[in-house]
Amino acid sequence: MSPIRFLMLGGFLGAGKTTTLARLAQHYQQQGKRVGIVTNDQATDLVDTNSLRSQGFEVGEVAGACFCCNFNELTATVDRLASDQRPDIVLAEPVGSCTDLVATVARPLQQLFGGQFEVGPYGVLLKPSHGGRILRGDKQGGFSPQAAYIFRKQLEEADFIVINRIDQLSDAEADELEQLISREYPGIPVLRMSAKTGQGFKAVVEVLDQRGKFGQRVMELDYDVYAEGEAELGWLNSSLKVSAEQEFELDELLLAIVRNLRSSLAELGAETAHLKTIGMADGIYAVANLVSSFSPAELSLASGAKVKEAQVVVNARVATDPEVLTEKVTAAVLAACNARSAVASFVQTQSFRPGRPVPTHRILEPQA
Ligand SMILES: Nc1nc2c(ncn2[C@@H]2O[C@H](COP(=O)(O)OP(=O)(O)OP(=O)(O)O)[C@@H](O)[C@H]2O)c(=O)[nH]1
Ligand SMILES: [Mg+2]
Repeated sequence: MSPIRFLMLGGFLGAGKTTTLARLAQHYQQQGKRVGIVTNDQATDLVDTNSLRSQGFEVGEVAGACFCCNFNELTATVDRLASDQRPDIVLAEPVGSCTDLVATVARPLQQLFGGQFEVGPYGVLLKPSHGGRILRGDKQGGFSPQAAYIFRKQLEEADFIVINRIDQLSDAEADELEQLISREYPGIPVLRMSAKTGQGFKAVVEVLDQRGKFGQRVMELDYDVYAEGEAELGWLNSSLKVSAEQEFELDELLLAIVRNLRSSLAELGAETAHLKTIGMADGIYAVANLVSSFSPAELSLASGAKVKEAQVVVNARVATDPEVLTEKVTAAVLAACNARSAVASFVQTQSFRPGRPVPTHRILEPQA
């Protein structure tokens, strides 16, 4: 049996990983390949899993801890995906606040599971909004120096870096980002892409399809700083039901939740790493996002539908206290529902600061 090709795409929270994975899955399926996707989060109720499944993809999830700290669950999830039909390719999305993924995921798969997996190049997506600010040294891009440290380390271990969202950048802005990256990480190839429009996507696929030895970069990492950076973020996953007597526009409800939160978090001065919410009703799906305090709320998946009932999942990663985040998310949801004479019943809310990462494996030496 030939090994499963394992392609992992990293990058900071909201960088565009899920959007890119959906495009990659579609691309490989069109080539006749069987594709499985593995999502990952520190808690359950993932917007990404729901959104990728809504697009028809085969998705397994590792929920409750990151790939690195729950490595055995990653391989078990791939086994479950393979129990029906063995995938040719597994696309994996690690948590956007994780780093050291080459030592803790790519190398263990290469060196301990070499017969089962063929690990492709590790690409890291650069999020221009926070990325530009951090690389330029502007007040850490809204986050603490420890969170900025994670952002930098994510880039440092990449086999290649992709500047995403070029549809929103001028050539001069993209040139500047590329110079900043090349100055700090000389020798790492830099590509440009829009996961949204597909511009530059072909070149990314060409790099991902290269065969050879990857994950060769050896990186030092201070786990104390890493843990502090992760713990700066309030993490919240919430699931709820919304129902109303009269039909309401699902897209507008989600946008209202995100906009309400955007303004209450701005009042607190709490920087958003990524806020995402999905609404689901009988084969109908919509997703709204906010990727920074200085970006507008956006509808990344429009349903165009009016509904009386919807299941809603909110995932928020914001530099604030988790209790404050819970309070603000609850208020934002209730205000958006009240404005539509709809009732929200919360099913489950998990909110916390991520704990210290303790990887299952950590292999510092690349494969000979
Ligand atoms: N304009 C534009 N928007 C993009 C692009 N790529 C992603 N987005 C949007 O950015 C937001 C975040 O994208 P995701 O793909 O969910 O980002 P992610 O890296 O998976 O985020 P996490 O899983 O939270 O770490 C969504 O609203 C996307 O629609 C792009 O190339 N251009
Ligand atoms: Mg994602």
